[in-house]
Amino acid sequence: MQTIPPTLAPSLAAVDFDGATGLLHGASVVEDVRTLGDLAGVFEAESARAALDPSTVAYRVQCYFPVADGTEGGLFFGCTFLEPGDVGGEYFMTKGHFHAKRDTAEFYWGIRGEGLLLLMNEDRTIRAERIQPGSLHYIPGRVAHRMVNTGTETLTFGACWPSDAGHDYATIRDEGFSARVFKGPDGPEIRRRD
Ligand code: PAN
Ligand code: ZN
Repeated sequence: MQTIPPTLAPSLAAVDFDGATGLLHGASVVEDVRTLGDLAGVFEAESARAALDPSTVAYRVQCYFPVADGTEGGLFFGCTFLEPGDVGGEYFMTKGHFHAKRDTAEFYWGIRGEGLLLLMNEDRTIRAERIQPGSLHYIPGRVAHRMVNTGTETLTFGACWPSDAGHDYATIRDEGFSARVFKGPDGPEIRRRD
């Protein structure tokens, strides 16, 4: 009988789910860092952001791109590490985006920490889902997505999206989300910004 010896994935060795760090290990992992200096115009209190140390890390994204950007039918994989903190009471969050190819969907899932996933349709109707370790979030096509860290530890979440999705950051930069999340006396408050 012929047998087939299994091998480890050749280019991405492991994701640390055991230690629950979500860290990607492997030669082909690419890392992007977003500091407060990179997030001009993202928070409502822009003057408060500008007064903070621009080198403060807001989040890091580790990605594994097994195929070239734009490849139809492929998938990308990433883990985001969003730090706790706030700018003028507004929690640290990702820039947020629509996919450039509007109809492409994405999965997010919680690994560590807690937060809110803002999901906004093209008509600016918005909803929020709680993210926590083990929660799974299906983001349909045509829905802008932004993660907000409402907790006190790093919010770590995984993501998987089509390799031809691309990112449209300009729409959110110009029009923003129709709600923002602030620290309130009794916890996070999602305030409308229509
Ligand atoms: C994620 C995001 C990541 C960082 O991988 O790109 O969490 O958020 P921003 O891209 O909004 O800064 C994803 O949604 N990819 O499509
Ligand atoms: Zn996305």
